Amino acid sequence: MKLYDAGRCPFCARVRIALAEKGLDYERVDVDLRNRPAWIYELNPSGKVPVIDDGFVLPESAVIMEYLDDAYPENPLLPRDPKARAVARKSVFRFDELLGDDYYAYRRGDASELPERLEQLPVGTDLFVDVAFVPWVIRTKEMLGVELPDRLAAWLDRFAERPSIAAELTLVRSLG
Ligand SMILES: N[C@@H](CCC(=O)N[C@@H](CS)C(=O)NCC(=O)O)C(=O)O
Repeated sequence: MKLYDAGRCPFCARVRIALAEKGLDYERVDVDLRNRPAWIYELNPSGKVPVIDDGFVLPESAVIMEYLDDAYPENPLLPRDPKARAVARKSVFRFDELLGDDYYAYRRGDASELPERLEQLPVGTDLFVDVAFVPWVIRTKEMLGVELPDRLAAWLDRFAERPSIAAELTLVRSLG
C-alpha cells in the first residue's frame, strides 16, 4: 500500500489516521504541494492528495476511508448497524457545512461561525466520524490557536490517548 501524502494536509491526515487505526502498513510518498510533480495528475486528475495505491489507485479521503473499511474489514471504522452507518456517512458527507467552510473562512480571516461549528461538532459517537473530523480540530487548536469548547477539548484529550492521534498531534506540532 502506498499513500501519496502531505504532512500539512488534513485530508491526508484522515487517511494516515485510518490506516493506523486499522493496523495497515504502508509506504508514504511525500508530495510537495507547492511544486506538485506531474505524475500526481496521472493518479488523480485534480492533482490533489491523498491518493492510495494498493494495486487499486484511489483519491478522495472520505471514499478512501470507506474503501479501507470494505477491503480490510479488520478494526472497522464504521459501525455495523445500517442506520448508524448511514448517520456516520451523512456527517462526513456534510463536512463542509458542519466544519470545513467555517474553518477555511476563519483561516482566511473572513466572517466565520467556527465557534458555533465547534460547539456542535457531531463527534464522540463513532470512530469513522471522529477520524474524519479530528484533523481540523487538531489544526484549529494547534495552528489557528483557537481554544476548543470544553466538550471538544475533553474529547480530543481522550482521543489523543490513541497512538494514531498522538502521532498526528506530534506531526502538526512539528510543522510550525
Ligand atoms: N476532496 C479531497 C480534497 C483533498 C485536498 O484538497 N487536498 C489538498 C491538500 S490539503 C490538495 O491536494 N491541494 C492541492 C490543490 O488544491 O491543488 C479529499 O477529501 O481528499
